[in-house]
Amino acid sequence: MQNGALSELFGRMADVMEILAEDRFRVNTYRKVARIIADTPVDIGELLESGRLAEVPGIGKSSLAKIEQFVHTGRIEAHEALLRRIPAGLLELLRIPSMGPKSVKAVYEALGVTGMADLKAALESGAVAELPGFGRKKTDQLLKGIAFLEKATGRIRLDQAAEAAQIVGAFLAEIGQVKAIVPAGSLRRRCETIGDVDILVTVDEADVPRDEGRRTMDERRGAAGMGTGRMPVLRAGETLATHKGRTPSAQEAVIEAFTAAPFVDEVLASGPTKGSARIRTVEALVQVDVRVVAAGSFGAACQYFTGSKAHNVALRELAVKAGLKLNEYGLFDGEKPVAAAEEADIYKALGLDYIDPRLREDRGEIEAARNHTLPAPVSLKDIRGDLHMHTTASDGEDAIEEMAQAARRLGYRFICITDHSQSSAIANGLSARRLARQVKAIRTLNEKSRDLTILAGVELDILADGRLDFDDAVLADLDYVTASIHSGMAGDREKLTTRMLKAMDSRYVNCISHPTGRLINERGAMDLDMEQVVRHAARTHTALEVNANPWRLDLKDTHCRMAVEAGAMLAIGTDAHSAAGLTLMAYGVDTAARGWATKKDLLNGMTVRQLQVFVNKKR
Ligand code: DGT
Ligand code: CA
Ligand code: CA
Ligand code: ZN
Repeated sequence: MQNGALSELFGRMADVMEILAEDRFRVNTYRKVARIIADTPVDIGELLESGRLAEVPGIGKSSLAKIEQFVHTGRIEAHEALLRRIPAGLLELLRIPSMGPKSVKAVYEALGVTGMADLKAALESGAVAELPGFGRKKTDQLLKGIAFLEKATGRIRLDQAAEAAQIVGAFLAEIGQVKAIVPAGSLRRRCETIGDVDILVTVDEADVPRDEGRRTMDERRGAAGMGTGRMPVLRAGETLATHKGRTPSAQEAVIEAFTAAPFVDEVLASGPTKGSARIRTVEALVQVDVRVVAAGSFGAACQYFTGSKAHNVALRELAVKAGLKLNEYGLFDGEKPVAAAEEADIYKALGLDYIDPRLREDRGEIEAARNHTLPAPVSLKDIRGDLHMHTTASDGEDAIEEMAQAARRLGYRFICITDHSQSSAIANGLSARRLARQVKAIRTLNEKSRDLTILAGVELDILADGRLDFDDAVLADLDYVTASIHSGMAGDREKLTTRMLKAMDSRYVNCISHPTGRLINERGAMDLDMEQVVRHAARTHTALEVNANPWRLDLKDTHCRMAVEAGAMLAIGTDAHSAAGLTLMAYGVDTAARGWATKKDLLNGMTVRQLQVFVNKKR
């Protein structure tokens, strides 16, 4: 489903037009189209191909053309044209709670505010409070909102980074000489947030100058004038090569094409082998570094630019102790390369088992690699099922059978339907009666389902005092129960921890979902005593969820590690609210792997029988 992204684009266009004080009627049309798309339960692409979209009231000819363009190219030209008409910083202001397009327009026109820093200064000087429609109360609110956004560090979510890498990767793949394209950095390590996206590219060997492999990054930095302030700042389309008036090498041609690409918002730096640019995705501005490296030292470059910095420092020390030298061109014994083309060879030559990128955080992985005690980190193929998902019965978009069909396509052996319980009124939680009806429907479907077992479960609210939202009699009919705290998350540590432990004491609670309740860049984690939580989970045979939604990733990697070490089981759940949402599984798998979890630490790695044994142990 691309409805969400498309709806957001139309909303964004309306925002920009409103800031530009365009015709009200057109602004409203765009908003309406955004709403229609968001509310459409079927994929817009499918509607379009079947010709039915043209019949939807409220979608006129010009909107239809834009939707068609989006479905075919992933972009809307009119959107990009609109973005060019206002300073990029203005859109960022819309992220501040209670800052709508009208307010943005007002501060832009009256005070010349073009970005966050400007606005903050104007708020602090009192200039904004003087504007009509603002006043003290609103300006205080805005300052608070900005303070929150500042705490959000400017790092983006993993899925946003993955989208940026996908856009740039697809573009680079179209360039003739490009051979390999590999994301490195924190994206390859699958960190929960990403500062910038690093992409490594190799080009056809024939075009690479011979001496490249000999110089270190620092020497090259010096040669290019990088970091010394002598680097010319180039605009999109302008390149070092044209600057010097000679034909660009294959390497330069790649950087040139990248920095001139249509999705580039601003070129931050550009040299013969590296380009750095801020690119536009549907949701965010993302910094992307593209580096062209020689195929002969590709492995070393992958190793170096994957990081983490701390891992690299530890690895380099190990090399030095062995009388070797490690840099982004290879592992060297004096001048003689020991390993360079293959990343795995570098680890091997240092006497280490290969270290999965997701473990490269200097958290003991190097020692474990030397002692051959590294875990075999869980991978997507170990996953036999998904244990957290919603249907149209509560706040999901698809019916049980559609979720089951999607699960079959993923090759799963089981899924558990876990709609909300009665107290989650805003999520249309199920009463005991509606749940009983759903269980019956699931049993009927399951009878007819050969390859996939459909389990009946619930996402059960943990009430304020730690009591549960349903009586034991209701829960006893279910195959699996995952319990969540959805309210009162600001409580103090002792109270919240007790509340959670008490829920685990129920013999019907098999898992605690999104245990800390955080939303990345939006809401902090609950204050829990995690030591106690993981110990109690192990003791009571209650699993802890690794919520795979990239907004959550909850438990996070380090908490997964604590849980695994305490002997608690983990359960990855996508918390899918549509059939497409089931594909978020990989984010959960990567997070669990970063927490050193193996297949045997996960309920998802079990057979249905084993899962039933786990559930029954508690009952
Ligand atoms: P990020 O972008 O903040 O999410 O995190 P990374 O890990 O992607 O960091 P980034 O983009 O600054 O650099 C990419 C990789 O390059 C980093 O993980 C390791 C390597 N690297 C960068 N600078 C240094 C350095 O000064 N020393 C070493 N040993 N490695 C570095
Ligand atoms: Ca990075
Ligand atoms: Ca970087
Ligand atoms: Zn849920």
